[in-house]
Amino acid sequence: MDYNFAEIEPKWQKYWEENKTFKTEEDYSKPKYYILDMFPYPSGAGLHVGHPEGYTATDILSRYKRMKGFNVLHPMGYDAYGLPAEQYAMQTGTHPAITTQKNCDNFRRQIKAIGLSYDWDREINTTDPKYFKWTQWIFKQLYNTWFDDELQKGRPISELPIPENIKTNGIEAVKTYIGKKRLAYYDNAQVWWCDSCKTVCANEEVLTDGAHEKCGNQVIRKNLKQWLLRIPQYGERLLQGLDTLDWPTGVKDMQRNWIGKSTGAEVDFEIDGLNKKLRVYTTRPDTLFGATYMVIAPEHKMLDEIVTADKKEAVERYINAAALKSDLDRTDLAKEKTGVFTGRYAINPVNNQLIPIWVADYVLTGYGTGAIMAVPAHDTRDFEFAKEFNIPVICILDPKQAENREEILAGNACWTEDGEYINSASTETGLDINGLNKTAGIEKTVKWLESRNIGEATVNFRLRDWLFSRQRYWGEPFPVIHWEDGEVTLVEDEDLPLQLPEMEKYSPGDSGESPLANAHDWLLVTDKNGRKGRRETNTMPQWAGSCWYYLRYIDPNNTENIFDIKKEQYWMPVDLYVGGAEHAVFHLLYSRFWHKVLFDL
Ligand code: ANZ
Repeated sequence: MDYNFAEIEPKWQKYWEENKTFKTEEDYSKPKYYILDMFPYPSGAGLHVGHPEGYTATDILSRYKRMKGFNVLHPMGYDAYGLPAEQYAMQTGTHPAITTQKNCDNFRRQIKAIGLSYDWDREINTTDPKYFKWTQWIFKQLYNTWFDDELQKGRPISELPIPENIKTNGIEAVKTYIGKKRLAYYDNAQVWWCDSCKTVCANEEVLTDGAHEKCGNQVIRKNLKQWLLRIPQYGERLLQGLDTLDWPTGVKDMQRNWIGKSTGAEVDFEIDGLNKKLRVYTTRPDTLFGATYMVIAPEHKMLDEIVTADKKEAVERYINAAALKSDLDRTDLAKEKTGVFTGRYAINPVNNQLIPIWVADYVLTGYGTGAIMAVPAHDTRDFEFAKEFNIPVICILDPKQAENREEILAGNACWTEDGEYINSASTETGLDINGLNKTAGIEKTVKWLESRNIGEATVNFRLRDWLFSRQRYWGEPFPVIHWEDGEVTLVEDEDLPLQLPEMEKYSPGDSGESPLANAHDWLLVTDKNGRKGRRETNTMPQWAGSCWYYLRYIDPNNTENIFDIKKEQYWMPVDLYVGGAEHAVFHLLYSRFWHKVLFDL
């Protein structure tokens, strides 16, 4: 049968447009169906074939559900912050908003030409001030929320109980304490830095040999003040919530792995001759008797104090070399282990023996306490390291069934499975776990540590604090002012949205600050008492706007509130969400996190 596309399609597309055929009804008596697509980044190249692939599937279902009498919410929008528009602005001086607008118009034209049945009255755009006003507002909520571990719930910071001993130390101590509890905080964070481009690079912009993708210069690790979000505090909730989610198993598994719950203990080791303690995180406190050395990460805060004078130079050289490697590089099992002795010893609390403290990059700074006790007989990484540097290997688990039992007992092979404890008693300290198995050994050791106040059971998540700022122009400005006296305040709700300044040049500021550092009229503020302040020059990462957009579609033109709660209760949850699996652990985890915080509040 002939089908005259050129005639039929435009005719009906025009009809749909004029009659708003696919407009979502505001009739809340009908059953609802919310069908969401992952909204696109409006690139200059227009739609790619992957877009209509998913959008067609959801469109078929939307039309079907409408015909079945459902009230269908099927919206479209743009995740429109991003680097290309900014780079184009740097080259041509065209404001990113203009480039973005042009690209969005093109995307809309293309999507309409396919004939997809979206309700265009609900279109949203993350770069629209009417939209990002609420992204900024959510940031304010995150800043003003703390996570109550006991209730497993986010609560307003005004409800945070302040311990007496903090109160007695004065107002500054209280402020610091509160700052440590906020879900959003400002702190030094390690980032990749290109000294030739004077900019921070995302992980994806760093090639495997450590060169900056754009200029070929070697990038280094640098500490810069950044905004971070304490997503690990929601680790347990994010993990447990997966059980009841109707999502593909693969996606849920990816989130589980990414969250990476680990149960173990933190243990304090006295540092010989320093009158200080080094705290380690271990999943195997039962192997304390087999700890023959310790390792601290090259970035560990105590390293400076720990290193003895004669080792300073070697350690410094090592730290600089480690700064050039990525975490992946450092933890790659196949790679040769490297490290340097710090010259200092720690005292093993279970038998009072002195064990050397090494610095080595296979221990990462952002996980656990950034320091470990090493048990080469029962941990593969530690075993390799001990062999490399001739450190004793003491077997403390008898692998009764193992074929190479003799070798393991002699410390010539590593055994990572269960067994029966040997060499695990001390008359000096009174701890004895000989003869027990792993579960019983862990339990007894943790009790012993806790009763002596030298350790405690803890849970760790592999999930890290989320680095939530970029040194870019084309992102949501943080509603934050840094005052000359060190105070940090948030922009009042009635002054939101805080818009980006118009600029003539979009190149980065000195020392790698975002271009916003050059927008002096925008940047510098004075309060009514003459106190001077500077606006935050970082902007939010591209993930921010997509964390909550599904909530805005529900009530996209609400100027008073982020959305009407009655509408939210009718439309949520999203019934079907279709998009790429590459978003399994970023977008889908970040938005679950924000959603839980908003829900708690
Ligand atoms: C002693 C020990 C003995 C360990 C043993 C394991 C086996 P997961 O399961 O991933 O949580 N570790 C702790 N902090 C680290 C860090 N910042 N960087 C690198 N490694 C770190 O792993 C926890 C285990 O990884 C911890 O338990 C610690 O080594 C190491 F037979 O302590 B274990």
